Amino acid sequence: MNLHPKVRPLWQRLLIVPSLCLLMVYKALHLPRGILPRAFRSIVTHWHYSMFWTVIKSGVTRAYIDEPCQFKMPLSIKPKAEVQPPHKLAQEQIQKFCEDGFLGPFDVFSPEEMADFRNEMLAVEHTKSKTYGFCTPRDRHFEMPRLWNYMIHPAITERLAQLLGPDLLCWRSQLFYKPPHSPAIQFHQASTFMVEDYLDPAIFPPNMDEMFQLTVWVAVDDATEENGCLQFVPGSHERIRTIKFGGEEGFYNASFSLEFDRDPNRIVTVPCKSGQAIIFTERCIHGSPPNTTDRHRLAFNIRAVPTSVPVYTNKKKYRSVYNGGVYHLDQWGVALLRGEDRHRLSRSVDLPKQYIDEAGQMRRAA
Ligand SMILES: O=C(O)CCC(=O)C(=O)O
Ligand SMILES: [Fe+2]
Repeated sequence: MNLHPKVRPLWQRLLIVPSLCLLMVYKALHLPRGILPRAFRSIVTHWHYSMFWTVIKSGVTRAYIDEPCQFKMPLSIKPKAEVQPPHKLAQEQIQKFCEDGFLGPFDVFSPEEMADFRNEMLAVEHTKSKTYGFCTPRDRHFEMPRLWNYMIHPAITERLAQLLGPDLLCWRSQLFYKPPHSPAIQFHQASTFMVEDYLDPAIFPPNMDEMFQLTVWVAVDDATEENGCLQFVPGSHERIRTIKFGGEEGFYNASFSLEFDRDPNRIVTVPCKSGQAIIFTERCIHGSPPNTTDRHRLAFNIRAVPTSVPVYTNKKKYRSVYNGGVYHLDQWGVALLRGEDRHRLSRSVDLPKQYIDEAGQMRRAA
C-alpha cells in the first residue's frame, strides 16, 4: 500500500477506507499477523486506533503526522548527566527546554571552521552516498570524517547529555542545502519517525511520555529569516498533531499542512550565526520559511537517542516518502556520540572517539 500523504482520486479513497476498516477490526480481534503481506502487517502492528480512525473518518484526507504520543513534563528538572563547565546548563535553561521543546542558539564552531566545512558540503552535494548508493543528504557522517568530528564535539554532546542522558547514539544525520530562492520547509513534527513510510517506527522508546530523541541543528552559513532559519512553536511538543493532505505548502516532495494554531504571535523565529546550534525535540512543531536570497543556506543536523532506545531493530530497509526512496540499511548503524552503549539494542558502526579541537589538537570525546 502506498501511503504517500497526498490528495487521492475518489476511487482510491473508496478502496482505502474499507481496507483500513478491515485492518482495524483485524487488530482489534488480535488475529494472526504473520500471514498478512508486510505493509498490512506493519499497519496492524504499529498503527494506533486513533491513526486508523483519523484516516477513515476523514475519507483519506487527514492523518496523524506521526505516531501519536504526549510529552509529560518531568516532575523534577535535573540534568540527566553531570558535565564539566563550560557546557553546563543552568537549571532555568533545562526548565525552559522542557517547557518550550527547544534551546539555543549557542556557540559551537567558529565561522572559519564552518567556511571550510561549507566547501566540503558543496563538494558532496551531488555525489552518491557510499552508505546508500544514491545521492542523499542523509547519514554522510559515515564517509565525512570532518562531519563526524563536529558531531562529537563536547559543546554538542555535553549539552545533549544533560537533556537526554549520559549514553548517547547518533541514529541519523542530515545535510541541509537550502538552495537560493527555494520554498519553505513546512511546519512539521515527528515522534518515532513513523512519518517516513507510515508503516514502521524508526525508533522504539520504552516510554513515549519522556524526551526520547533530540535533534541538534548546526548553522553552517548564517541563518536569517530571509534565507530560511528555523522557526518553532514553543510548547507544541506536548502532543502530535494531524495533517491535512494537499494545499499550497510542501514538505520535501509531499504536500500537506499540519493542523495547529498558526497565530503568528506563537511562532518564534530563531536566527543563527554560522557555527551556532539549536537543540530541539522533533516533537516540537518547527519548520523554516523560504530562502528568498541568492545564496544557499547550509546546515546539518544530528539525531540522537539514549542507548536504551532501539533503532530500526531487524529492519533491512526503509522507504522514505519524503526523501530519496528506498534506504538499504546493510551499511547503516548507530554511532556512539558519548558514554557507553551497555544495552546494544541496535546495529552499530564504530567511528572514532576522538575529535580535533579548534587548535588542531586531537582530543578524546566524553
Ligand atoms: O533545515 C531546515 O530548514 C529544517 C530542519 C529540520 O526540520 C530538522 O533538522 O529536523
Ligand atoms: Fe525537522
